[in-house]
Formats: sequence, C-alpha cells, structure tokens
Amino acid sequence: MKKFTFATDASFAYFQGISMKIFLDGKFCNERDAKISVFDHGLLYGDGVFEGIRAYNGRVFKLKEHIDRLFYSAKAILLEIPMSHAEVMKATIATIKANKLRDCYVRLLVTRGVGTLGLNPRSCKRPSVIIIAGKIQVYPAELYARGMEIVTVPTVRNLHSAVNPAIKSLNYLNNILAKIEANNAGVEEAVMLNAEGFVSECTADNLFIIKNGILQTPPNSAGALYGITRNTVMELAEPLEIKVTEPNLTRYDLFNADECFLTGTGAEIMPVIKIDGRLIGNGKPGAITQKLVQAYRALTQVSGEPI
Ligand code: PXG
Repeated sequence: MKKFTFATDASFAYFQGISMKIFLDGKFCNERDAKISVFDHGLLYGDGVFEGIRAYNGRVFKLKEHIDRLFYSAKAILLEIPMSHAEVMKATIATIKANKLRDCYVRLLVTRGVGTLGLNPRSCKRPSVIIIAGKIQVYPAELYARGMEIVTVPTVRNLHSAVNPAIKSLNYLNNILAKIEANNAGVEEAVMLNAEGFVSECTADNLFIIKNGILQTPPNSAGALYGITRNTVMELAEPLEIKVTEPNLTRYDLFNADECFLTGTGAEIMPVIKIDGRLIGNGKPGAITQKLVQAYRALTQVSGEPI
C-alpha cells in the first residue's frame, strides 16, 4: 500500500475538516455527500464528457472556450446537457466562489446519468452535472525550470473513426495506457503517435516544436485535441512575430527540433529537453519557449471571467 501524502490542498482541507463544496445536479453539497450512483453510465462505461479549467488571480481563464468545448463534446456523443451554456458558466463561477478560491483548478463533468446494467444509453433518463473546484499539480514543479524528458509510446492515439480524439470524454483509457508506458520508461509524459505514425499529442497536453524560428504543432486531423492552451499559444505567437504552422510531424522532426514544449490547462507550458534519448537543442528550455511562457503567464493574470 502506498503511504498517504497530502497531495493537494483539497485533500489537506478534507483532513482539516474543511469540506469542499461540490456542485451536483443544480445544488451545492459537502464533499462527503457528493456521491453518484454505481449505476451511472459515466462510471459503468466512461459515458460522459469533461473539462479541466483554471482560474488565476480571481478570473476564470478562457471560460467560454471551455464551456463551448464541453457542449461540442456532448453534441458529438448525443448527450444533452440539462443546463444552458450560460447556466454552466454561472455554475462554474459559483462553485469557485462557494469554495472561496481565486487561483484554482475546476473539473467539470457531465455523465450520461443513472441507467440499467447494459450499455444502452436509452435507459439513462437524466445526465448528471458535477463541478469540483480544487487544486491540481500535473507535473513536479522543478521540471518547469529544468525541462522534461518524454518518450514516444506503443499505444497509438484513437482513430477519428473510432473514438474521435477531439471528444473530451470520460473514457481516457487510450491516454492512461500511454501514461503507464511513459511511467514504465521512467519519464513523466508520453508522446502519442497516430495510426499513420505521425505525432498527435501527449496524454493530457498538446505538443509544439520550434525549428529555425518557426513554431510547429500537429494539426487536429493528426489526432490532437482542440487544445485551448494550444490556441492561446498560437495567438500569443503572432504579436511576438513567431510564425506558426500545423504540419504533420514525425519522430524525426521531434528529434531534430531546436526547442519543444507541451501545452495544457493543467500543465500550462512545459519545456521538453529530451525525446527518446535525443537531446533537444542544447538540453535546456529554449529562448522562444521561455518568451511564450512569459507571455502566457502574463495573460493568465489579467484575462478571464471575473469570479
Ligand atoms: N490533449 C489532451 C488529450 C487533453 O486531455 C489537452 C490536450 C490540452 O488541452 P487544453 O484545452 O487544456 O489546453 C488535454 C487537456 C488532468 C487534466 O486532470 C487534463 C487536461 C487538462 C487539465 C487537467 O490531468 N487535459
């Protein structure tokens, strides 16, 4: 058995007797009462969608973009969210407020709801909406300064024609398997290739390289999520006069990149310094990466929906 560690402020708060307030189907409840049925198809089949959102300095960063994507994911799996777009935005802000947070991570889930044993979603009468506001640290803090080592893994990214990787569904086994393979290789993160062998993304982050001053990231058609941090970085590149392209990338392109970094709401921007044993650039976070990190941090402090 692993020893318990105070991994998050959330679990720390729990053991201090300070209960988090969880939004569950239109009401706030204490975390110990925030329970869902064992017959929820979100649990039985991973049938549902989710978002991971961050708030910085009293503002929810890119809230509209996250809620838009939640609704797009839901539409793709024919899941009708029992709240309007505006109501979900309001409930997200209200959950952060109820927990008196200003800098936090929000996990928003919509499950197919309670049904019978048997995967047919017709038996699920009402989807459940759950919003949790807490903290997240996806990678060790020291890696942001030092840069991270990553590896490509055998598990191939889901095909568009199977489970489209654009859907942020509650079924993350494709990514979890890749993560386990990275862990087994002794590193924190995996690069996933698609069935054609082109780079798609990492398990919870999009991937960028810089070659000869040009910022490059795999196209969504390669199996990358429509990442909100990815989009933000592409927008930030413009005023910095960094050219951006979206070509198909191979492992060769990664190995010979001048710089590489990962983007995600949880990860923010993580420099990469080694891929499959090949040193990237001079083995230190690159100059353009650092510029983008600065620009991203500055933006998160001043933009977003006020709490
Ligand atoms: N690809 C995948 C597969 C993701 O799950 C991203 C890229 C980055 O997208 P955004 O829009 O966040 O820039 C994600 C995001 C977690 C966690 O709990 C996962 C994500 C985001 C926040 C937290 O590990 N995934």
